[in-house]
Amino acid sequence: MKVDVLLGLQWGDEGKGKVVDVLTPKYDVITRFQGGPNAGHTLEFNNIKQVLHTIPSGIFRENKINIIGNGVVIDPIVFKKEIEGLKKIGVELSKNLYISKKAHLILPTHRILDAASEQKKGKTKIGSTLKGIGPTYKDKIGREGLRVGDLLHNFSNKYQERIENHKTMLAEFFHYDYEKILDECEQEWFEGVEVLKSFQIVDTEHFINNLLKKGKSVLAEGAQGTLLDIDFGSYPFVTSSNTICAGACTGLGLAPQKIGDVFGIFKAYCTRVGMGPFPTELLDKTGDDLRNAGHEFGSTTGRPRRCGWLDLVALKYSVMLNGVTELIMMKADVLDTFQTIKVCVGYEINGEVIEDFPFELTDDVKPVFVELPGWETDLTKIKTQNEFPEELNNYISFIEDEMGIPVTIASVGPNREQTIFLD
Ligand code: 2SA
Ligand code: MG
Repeated sequence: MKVDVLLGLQWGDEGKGKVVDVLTPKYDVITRFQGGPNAGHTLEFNNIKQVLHTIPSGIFRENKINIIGNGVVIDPIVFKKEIEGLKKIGVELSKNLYISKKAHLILPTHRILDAASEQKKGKTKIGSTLKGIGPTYKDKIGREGLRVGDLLHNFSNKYQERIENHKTMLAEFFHYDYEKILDECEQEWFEGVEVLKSFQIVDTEHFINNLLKKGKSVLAEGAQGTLLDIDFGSYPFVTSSNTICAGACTGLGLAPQKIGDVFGIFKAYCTRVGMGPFPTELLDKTGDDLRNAGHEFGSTTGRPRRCGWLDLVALKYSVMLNGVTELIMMKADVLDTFQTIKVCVGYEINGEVIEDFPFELTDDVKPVFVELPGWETDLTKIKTQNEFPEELNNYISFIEDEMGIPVTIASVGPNREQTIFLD
């Protein structure tokens, strides 16, 4: 058996949560392989909206095995809250959630370091989610991190040593007043650790490969998006993990040939939260219209998202990096009222048009658009592809031709039924 991977192809918030929800019934095992509480996958369960940050989306369905892989970073405080929230709505989860011993822990000081670093950067800040993601991965790569497996032996000594280092950094380098915040959250952090320890902490690389040998089907659920990848995204305005398909190999312990289908999710337009370049961004009324029609406000931080037209230069790059086999287009209905829809097919830099995503996206990069007629139809009531307006079929065909792969699902609204499978 192989592992299918589901990924965002833009700057996150493509609607991965909804697609995972539609796809999970087909799989025995659902996994997370990178990121941490900077993710927020919104799902509906028993008519209650639920946001998952660390826990894989299979948790809402009985008999699914859920794995948090080694590539994920875990904040015990957020984890505990998530578990409590799930218990409240009656999700039973002690037996079907497995956590990697090698997943790194977000310490209370990591979150403070995130805030201190952003403050120090001032105008050049990344616009991070302030969840401690950057500092935790920094310690991981710097070989100073603490892992979930460390909780099982002699933890307090290791913890104290790391915390002392962080305190020195906060005081001497950042001149950041951390004591009160640290006092307030340390106890909660240790309570979270106890909750974490009540789950099955295992070597998930063995576990997952054994499950594959036994013929179980596995879905790996990406967080954030390809353009936020630490290597290939718009550096330094990126997150600190590999969000691309290769991240599923390193973040779960999978050999590359174990990867099966790669589902690439994109919105029919583009959004971005946080700072950094965004060539097709609309700073005018059209941008506001997209934001309002699409309810583009962050699920983790509530921040208004920047909005713009679909960028096929960036999308093609994402398709290449991930080896996408099937495209899934989200939120087509948000474009329902537009008379014309623009799509970026090239970047003009100093008079020259390029189609390959460049090293840097500076202000000199001007998007080259083609205009396609809008459908001016309410898509939200549509149940089958037969009912698609011609203009929507043309929009989809245009994207397929440019990308060289099929769009297999189009979403026309937030509900599960508003997910149309295409021939
Ligand atoms: P960080 O906190 O260090 O990862 O922030 C670095 C940059 O990455 C951006 N970032 C995100 N952008 C959009 N969506 C994110 N998470 C989604 C959510 C979940 C998803 O709904 O919250 O799509 O998986 C996310 N996480 C990080 C952030 O804005 C900074 O620009
Ligand atoms: Mg989201």
